[in-house]
Amino acid sequence: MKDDTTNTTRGTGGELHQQAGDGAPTLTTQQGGPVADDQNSLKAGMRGPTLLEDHILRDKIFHFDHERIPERVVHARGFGVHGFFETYDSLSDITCADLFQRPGEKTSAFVRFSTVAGSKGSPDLARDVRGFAVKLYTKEGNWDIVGNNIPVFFIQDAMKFPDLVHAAKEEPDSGFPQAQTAHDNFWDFISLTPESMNMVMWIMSDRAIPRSFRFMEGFGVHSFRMINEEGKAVFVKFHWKPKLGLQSVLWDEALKINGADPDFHRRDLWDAINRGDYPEWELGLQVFDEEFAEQFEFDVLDATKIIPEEQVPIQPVGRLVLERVVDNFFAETEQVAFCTQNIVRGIDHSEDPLLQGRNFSYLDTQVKRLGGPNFTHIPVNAPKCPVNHFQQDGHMAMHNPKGRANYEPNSWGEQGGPRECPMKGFTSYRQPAIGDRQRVRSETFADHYSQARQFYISQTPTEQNHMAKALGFELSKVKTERIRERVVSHLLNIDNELAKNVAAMLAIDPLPDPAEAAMPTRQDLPSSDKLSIIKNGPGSFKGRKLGVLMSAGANAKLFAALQTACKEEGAMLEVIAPMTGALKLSDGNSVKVDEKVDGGPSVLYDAVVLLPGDEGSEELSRIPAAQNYVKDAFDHQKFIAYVDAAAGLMDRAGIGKALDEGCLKLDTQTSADDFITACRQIRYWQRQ
Ligand code: HDD
Repeated sequence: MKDDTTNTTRGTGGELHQQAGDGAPTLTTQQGGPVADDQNSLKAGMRGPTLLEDHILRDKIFHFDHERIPERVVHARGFGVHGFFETYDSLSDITCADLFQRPGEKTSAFVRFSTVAGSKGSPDLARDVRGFAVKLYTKEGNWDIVGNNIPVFFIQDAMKFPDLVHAAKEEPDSGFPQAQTAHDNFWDFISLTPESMNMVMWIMSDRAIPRSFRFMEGFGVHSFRMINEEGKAVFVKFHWKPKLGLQSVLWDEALKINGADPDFHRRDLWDAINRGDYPEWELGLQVFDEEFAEQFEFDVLDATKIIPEEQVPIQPVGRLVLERVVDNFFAETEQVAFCTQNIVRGIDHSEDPLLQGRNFSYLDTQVKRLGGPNFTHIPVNAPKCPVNHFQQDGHMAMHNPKGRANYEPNSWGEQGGPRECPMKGFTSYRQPAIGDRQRVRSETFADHYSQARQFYISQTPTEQNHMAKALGFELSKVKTERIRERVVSHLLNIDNELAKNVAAMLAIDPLPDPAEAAMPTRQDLPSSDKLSIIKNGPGSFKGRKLGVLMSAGANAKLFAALQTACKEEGAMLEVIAPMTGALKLSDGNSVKVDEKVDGGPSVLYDAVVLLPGDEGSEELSRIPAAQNYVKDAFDHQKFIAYVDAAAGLMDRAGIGKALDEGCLKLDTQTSADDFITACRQIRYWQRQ
């Protein structure tokens, strides 16, 4: 800023404000009129009242007053980014969808990740399902796959969706709790809705507290159809598999991350894309036919069931790369409008009653949120292919059709506007649909416990333990005893040990009777390894973050070796120290500090190094935040590397005598490379 009064105006405190003239554009009103003074309203006299005629003040305040739009009724908290989808090979044998015809074809994409229950400002690490909504701007229109990071859902019929959401969100009288299901209403509804039991197992697992959006799977959930040029259809389920593998945090970490960095997930994605480390997923298809559907143990139209990968393997058909952050959060992330009914030629819905209800719901919500039927004119929602129709007018119409014809049929020849195209247009699959009109639930939807058990027995003991603790935590917040007991009565239909563990945590004695089941016999399904996160570890530390806690005089050679090892692995490294600014190393050089120790707790890192220098180690060891850093890293079963100078700190943190094989001393025997190799296991689960 120039300290030159000819190029500035004075604010109330006499401070100087920059004016146009040195390259900045001129500030204007919404009508484009240049503004001379953006600091003061128009007054009658020096100390007089503000005048009604102040159109500049009115212009500014009016717009501000209207800045908010209703947040999404669910999935309010989200984060969107741009990318592309690339098709591997032509899928023309099963679908005529344009984006799957040509190998290497790239289709622009916008993806919004979200939590479900919390409001827009809620923390990222709530125990919750994550939304995984993908908009593909194909050459034949927009296709939205509005999925989640969990492949099943709570309910089977859209009729129950408002009840589910009401029960999950804050209670209507008190207005809390925010962004959590640990309350009476949720568990009351769940315990009266046995169809939710498979989903309950998933949300009580580590899937509901992912480490990052980059490390989670996505699922289309429902069975859809793919149709080829001959009109032949197959069923298909959509899976997004993260190239970086799956990873979750521990519940205690989630609680602490929510305090330390409530934007942990959005920041992670923002930072990754901005440093060019583009997250990638493979789109996988489970393709099956009517014959398989007929003999499968469950109804493929039931969204509370998966089809295990062991029964129908997943075929990778393309990759999704996220490579560009938004220019503006509101314009893109907030205004993006996903609708399950946005499908393209070659893709079709199934008769899943949940999907059918969703197809009805999303348009309404977008009109409510975005204020009118023209939300497809907003750039993030606009197709990137020609759009020609006779729909017109309405609020905020940006481009009405040109010309005389705004109806069809018409006899205006070439000036008559667009025409239908039976050969290329969307055609629904000719699935026969005959039957009496009736409000029913098919008997084929009745088995609520078999897959819940399958999920549970597919987990490692560590994961099973996390699930039991999650149930114990959630239900400990439920005040009404009969609700807690009712949940345990369902758990008894899933796994006795699990039910007993949870009952013990809640001091429920004696155990209640098992819940009455709509289908009394539970099927004994085999365990499915693909359902466990730990059994499918990434075997790499790529994309993860190392937190190096340092003090003045830290070993420069070791630090450089850690930097190199991280770089080679594709991991990040951050320096945490007692002070911000720069830190002097043993060789006299300085390194930039990323976080002051109380702003960079170890929950923000995947593994930690304790690298104090001789000079600063005593002072560091006395800082409570440094002690917590060490204690938490240890309790959260992280890999820890340390040097001799960290002995005092480790003693004060209470771990000095508890060191195990997950704690590696950096010396001539163990190099920085060895440590990063160990970190590829992500956690030292053996530490209890
Ligand atoms: Fe939904 C948003 C995913 C069932 C009604 N849903 C929404 C979003 C995702 C999902 C990811 C956020 C999209 C975004 O980022 O803007 N919803 C699902 C999945 C479901 C599901 C995977 C079950 C398989 N949803 C579902 C049902 C209904 C809705 C049964 C209603 C009958 N969902 C909505 C909605 C939302 C929404 C009210 C709120 C905001 C929005 O649509 O744009 O229409």
